[in-house]
Amino acid sequence: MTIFAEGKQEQELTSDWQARDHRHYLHPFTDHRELGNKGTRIITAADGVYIRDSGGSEILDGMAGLWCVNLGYGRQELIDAATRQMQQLPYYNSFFQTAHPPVIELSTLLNEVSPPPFKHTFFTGSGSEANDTVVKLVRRYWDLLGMPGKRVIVSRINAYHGSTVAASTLGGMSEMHKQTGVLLPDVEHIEQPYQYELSGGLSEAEFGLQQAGLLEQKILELGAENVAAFIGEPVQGAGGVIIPPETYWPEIQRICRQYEILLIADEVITGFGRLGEWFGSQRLGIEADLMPFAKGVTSGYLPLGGVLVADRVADVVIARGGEFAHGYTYSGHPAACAVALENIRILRDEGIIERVRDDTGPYFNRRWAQLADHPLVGEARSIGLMGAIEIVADKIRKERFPKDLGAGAICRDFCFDNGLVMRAVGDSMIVSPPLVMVRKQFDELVEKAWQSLDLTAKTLGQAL
Ligand code: PXG
Repeated sequence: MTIFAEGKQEQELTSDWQARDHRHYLHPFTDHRELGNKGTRIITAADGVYIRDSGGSEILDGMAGLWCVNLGYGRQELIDAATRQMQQLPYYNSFFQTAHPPVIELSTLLNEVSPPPFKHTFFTGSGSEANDTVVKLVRRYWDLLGMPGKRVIVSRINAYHGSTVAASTLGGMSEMHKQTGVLLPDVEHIEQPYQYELSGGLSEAEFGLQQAGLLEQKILELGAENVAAFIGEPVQGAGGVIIPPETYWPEIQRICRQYEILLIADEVITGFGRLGEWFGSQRLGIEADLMPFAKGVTSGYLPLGGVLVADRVADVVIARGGEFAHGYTYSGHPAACAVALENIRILRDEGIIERVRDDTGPYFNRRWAQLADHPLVGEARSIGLMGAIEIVADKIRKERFPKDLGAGAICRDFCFDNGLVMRAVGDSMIVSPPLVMVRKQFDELVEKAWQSLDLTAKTLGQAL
């Protein structure tokens, strides 16, 4: 896999790449001064569940890229599908009463793998655009039903729904709200079902009902005639893998039905197998009206997103609504659709999602739970192939380290140096491995995480 450039080895090029990266490239969600001092890690190649950096280190990718490389790296079938489609028809739009075979085939296949009410898909280039689309679909739906007053979308603190203005408004990240300035009106946030931080001694079941009840309180406060929809990730991802108690989603569902509010399950991370079902909603018993997706639909090989639209909404907006004034140049991009088709076929024909459900998922859950025995770990939780551990100074009292020590960032850096990608959200460490990871690689993941925690404990011990 060694790649040479201009006859020089990657290692020799690293400092030049880092210098030019610093001079010219604006990274997403990055403090550039800090990065400039440290130097960017340059990733040059990947195969299976490993990435490789320009220093020649092989690193186990515990994050599947950014929650997306579900099939792992180097699947020739996906590369061939993109190549064939680019040769045949690299681009065409579907704005003016046209379409092309890949987008039609993909819409059909998505209907086959999703729950029965989802027969239509609107395509976008990303998850953020999918959530912008959701806002417009929701508003259009209630307008067409003669209830334009139903405008408010209720979301959750610490949710992540993307980075465009609409999607960052829907999300519940306070730093993003501050920097965005003018936010979309008519979006409200309720507290999240984060048991480790917020349960205050309630049982898991009680806490789930209590947090879902916050939606009912919000609806009563605003008046149901003003509330259009509730949006939530089945399991919050970027917020720190927040797994809701089992009582949470059924109660949310009941409330949405009772007050006639659309339910949006943001499946951008949980779609396409991450929880051992095609969609996280199926694992958690959610019957949503809209399901935005992205990431795993192409295993990240090409950018593609979209919204699965249930009949309840499609019958109004598409069948009765005239023109829906919304669309993107890359809605249903042929090459991205061709990759998605092949990706979904492989997930289905190789039984990868069933394997996550019946074998690798439970194995990962057992191994991951063992991290709770580490002195630094307050909780180790996981569901399907999503996991989090809470780094704490005192396990019994659930006491955190002082924020400025950056315990999570220290651990993340040790992981990288130890050959493992594990992401830090504050002092929560999270993973979301490729769905093709095998038992021996989960063992490696957990062993490397443990070693990195040991080193983190040592460093923090010295710092305290
Ligand atoms: N919804 C959810 C649930 C997501 O996780 C988006 C929407 C937006 O998708 P796009 O394709 O527009 O990025 C996401 C994206 C992180 C991280 O730090 C997570 C995401 C994106 C970037 C960083 O964990 N999720």
